[in-house]
Amino acid sequence: MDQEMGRKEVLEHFDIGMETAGYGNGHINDTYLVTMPRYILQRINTSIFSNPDQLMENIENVTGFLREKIAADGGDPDRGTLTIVPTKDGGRYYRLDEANVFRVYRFVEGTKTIEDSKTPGDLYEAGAGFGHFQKLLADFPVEKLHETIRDFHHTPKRVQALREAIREDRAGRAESVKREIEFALENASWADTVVKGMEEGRIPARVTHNDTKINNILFDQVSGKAVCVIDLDTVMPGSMLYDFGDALRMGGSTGAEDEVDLDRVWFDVESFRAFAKGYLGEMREALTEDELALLPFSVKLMTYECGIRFLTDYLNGDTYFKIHRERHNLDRARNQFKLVADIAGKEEALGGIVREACGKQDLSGSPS
Ligand code: ADP
Ligand code: GN1
Ligand code: MG
Repeated sequence: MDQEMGRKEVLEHFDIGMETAGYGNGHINDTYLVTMPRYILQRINTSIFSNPDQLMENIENVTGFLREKIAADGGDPDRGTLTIVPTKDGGRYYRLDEANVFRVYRFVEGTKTIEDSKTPGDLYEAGAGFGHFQKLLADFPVEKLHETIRDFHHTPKRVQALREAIREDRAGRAESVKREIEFALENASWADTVVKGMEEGRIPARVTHNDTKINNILFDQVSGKAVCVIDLDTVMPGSMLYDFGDALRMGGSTGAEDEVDLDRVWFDVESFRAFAKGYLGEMREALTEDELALLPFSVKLMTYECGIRFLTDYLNGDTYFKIHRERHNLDRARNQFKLVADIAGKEEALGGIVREACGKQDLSGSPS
């Protein structure tokens, strides 16, 4: 079916406007702005999120929980969290056909997303926003959450998937990316640090967002303050290290995630300082010594994990992440690996910043 016709048919099932335009820069879902009044219409990527019932149940439970907390703190729940707009017959989403599942959120007005150029002030706010989100969800009943993507941040399994992609070489590209493969496999030795820590009970499971890109947070257009954490598809039990590291993966880079001029891609220590200050302002008291000690490492780990995911997708013929040009996933992988190498040389300095932010001389965690 013609995509626009399909969207019109979908919109008839919601009590909202009928005009749409493409919106946002996400890699996964198809996002549209519904105008007058404004709503967000999203086609859920069902090849990645195969169970929309469980997915939307998670989001309803999490946003409902946040709504109450925000109201109790005297905040505005309509801005502080997403609001699902039900279909006319009360559903959480509308299924047009097998592959086309749509949901609608209220548009959070007066906000902006930040893609690539961000200031230390933005990063402080992002840290405070993601930290606050985690703090509010600290007593969310974890057992209610469905695992929307199994083993999402199980880095060793991501390495395994890369090894499989190399072996299968479905797109015939392995030979041309030998250097990247070598880098990925050479660094695989520390990939299990967080997973092992969780299995051994040293790192606690918390409710985590799991996709803390800077463009997954809405900032107030006027004050620049973090307003609302969005893209809640992957809220699941996990380690806070996933969220901290993943946010700085993009937030701490001097370049865009797909910048091809690698001389412009570095990890910026001051961005780390700003984000860590914002995040720890909310979460310091809740974190264990092990978690604190692993904060710098988590940035390297999550950047590595994302890099190998991009490389795997390139080897598989670009079946997961949306691409906008040939070799886009390879460009992204190279970019992430450049950052991994740079972060590795700065881990000690980053540790100093964490200690300073916590007012501690020593953190006695056991990083790797
Ligand atoms: P994806 O999973 O594809 O990344 P997102 O849920 O992050 O999809 O949405 C993509 C973009 O759409 C966001 O980065 C943001 O700019 C915008 N967006 C999403 N939901 C809202 C909302 N409720 N209000 C305002 N903007 C939104
Ligand atoms: C995807 O959906 P989006 O664009 O916020 C991906 C993240 C990656 C990110 C890389 C569900 O995030 O895990 O880190 O791209 N989301 C999913 O930019 O796989
Ligand atoms: Mg997103």
